[in-house]
Amino acid sequence: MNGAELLVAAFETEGVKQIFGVPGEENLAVVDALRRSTIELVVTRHEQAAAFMAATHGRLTGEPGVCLATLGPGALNLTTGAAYAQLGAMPMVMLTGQKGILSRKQARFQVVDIVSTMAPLTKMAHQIVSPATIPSMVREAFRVARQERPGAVHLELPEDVAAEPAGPTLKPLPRHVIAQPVADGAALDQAAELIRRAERPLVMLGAVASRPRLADELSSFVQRVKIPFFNTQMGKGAVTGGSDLYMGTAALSERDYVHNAIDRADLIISIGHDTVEKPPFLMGARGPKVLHVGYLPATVEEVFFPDAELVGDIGPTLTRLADRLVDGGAALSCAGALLPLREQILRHIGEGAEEKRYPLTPQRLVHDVRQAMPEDGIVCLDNGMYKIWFARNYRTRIANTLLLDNALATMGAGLPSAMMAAILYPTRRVLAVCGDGGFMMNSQELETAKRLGLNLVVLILQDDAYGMIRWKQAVDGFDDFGMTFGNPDFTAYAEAFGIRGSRVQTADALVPTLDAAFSAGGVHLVSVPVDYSENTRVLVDELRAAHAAAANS
Ligand SMILES: Cc1ncc(C[n+]2csc(CCOP(=O)(O)OP(=O)(O)O)c2C)c(N)n1
Ligand SMILES: [Mg+2]
Repeated sequence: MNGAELLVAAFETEGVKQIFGVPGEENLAVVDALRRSTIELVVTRHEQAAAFMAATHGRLTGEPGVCLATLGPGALNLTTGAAYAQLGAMPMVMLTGQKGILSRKQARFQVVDIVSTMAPLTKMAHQIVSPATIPSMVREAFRVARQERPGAVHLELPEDVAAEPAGPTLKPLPRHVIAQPVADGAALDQAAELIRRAERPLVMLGAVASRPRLADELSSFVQRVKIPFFNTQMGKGAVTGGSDLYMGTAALSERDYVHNAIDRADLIISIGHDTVEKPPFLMGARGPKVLHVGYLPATVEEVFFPDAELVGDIGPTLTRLADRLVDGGAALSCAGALLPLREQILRHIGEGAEEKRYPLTPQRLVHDVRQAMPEDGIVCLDNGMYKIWFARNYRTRIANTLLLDNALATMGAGLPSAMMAAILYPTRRVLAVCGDGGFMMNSQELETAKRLGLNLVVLILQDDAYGMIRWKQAVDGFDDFGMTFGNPDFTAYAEAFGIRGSRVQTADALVPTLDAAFSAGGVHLVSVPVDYSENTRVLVDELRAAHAAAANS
């Protein structure tokens, strides 16, 4: 057994089923070890996509996804994916090659200090210098990637270490289950008291609430205490079936209709907020008190500085909190104080959902996508203007059915993240929603998706522009300049990849086109022209007017 084989055996022990990446000659011993292993090597057409896929594996399963690249240029192509996993708290392990460390037969050719490059983008970045350390380094890499707060880890395996014989006593270290501590009784009593004293409590579900293992206990907490909730963009869908308590999504930091409830609350029970997200509301001296519930203490920011904290394994902590609040049948008297605002908020958000205009408005697009997606269907967003509309208007009833990135908020992750979802859930409908800008950043992966035989529909919203930045330009009073571009004929583009392509030609055609694409199976590209004039009308003018009216009333 050599170093590479020992490393691959250790990956097998960690439960790795697939590795995504683009190998180089420095990885060839690893590739050969993979050939003889239970792990599938999935080559992508760019390392960035491999990292987005591996990160999404971590996000959806809680188990680190693994990606692979060569030294120098390949490893550098992983950096955006590293930041995506790191900011998004998605467990991921990156493995890169390197020239041998004991001799330098190629001098400095392609040599970049990748460990230093990765250090600020990861929780841990290490070079492996001897097979003897491989079992512990791999175990440590997976432990660190997975542990709260999860994130990216980097291991560099130089080619001479990969080829070096590993002694017969070296074996992968087994995993074991670690029980997490739960918040202690005194802290739970205090938190319960704070909630009982509140007159207008509101629950906020943040990004951490979407951890896959949390769905049941979180949903049960909300159902039991019956305090209405809103969520951050990445906290969307964390509560199953809690729709009668859903007050909206804070897609903007202030002034949206959901802020009518936030501004009136006297206590926000913030479950799993990660301040890496664009602020869901701006804490100020006169606003509501905030109780932070998290695996870890809250990070303190100018706009987020909780008054009290409940720190521990979130699921059991919430169960014990609910036991204190509602056990014995005495419901919380003020739990529903803000519920009367719900109908009005949701009515405003729902406006324009059936607009007949062509090109389609964002509200209609979101509405129609929801029509085409079953409850367990997964929508994966790239980054662009439509993200705000989906975050705000799309209703989810099952955890992790709207995947969006409100952390690094990078363009280009929509298609790869949807590909990973389609691999993990082959029987569910999976839709990537991309702008014409973001889609073209990783569109080469259509080939990978086709090769893997995935069932996946990609919806491209076409405005021939970097629409989001164009909107900001207008909102901030800049001239409309420099944000437009041309596009390929997307139907022909799809056909060149050997997949089906179609274009939505009327406002009523989106739902049947998506339906037909899903029914046909395989990879399908659907382009739809979008009318973004609603961005300023609704998200700026209308909200400003509503806010001013509310302030004067
Ligand atoms: C990699 C990357 N580059 C630039 C940005 C800045 N940015 C955010 S949204 C956006 C425009 C996106 O355009 P498109 O994908 O066409 O979506 P649209 O807003 O037009 O719907 C840009 C350039 C980013 N978030 N990520
Ligand atoms: Mg665009």
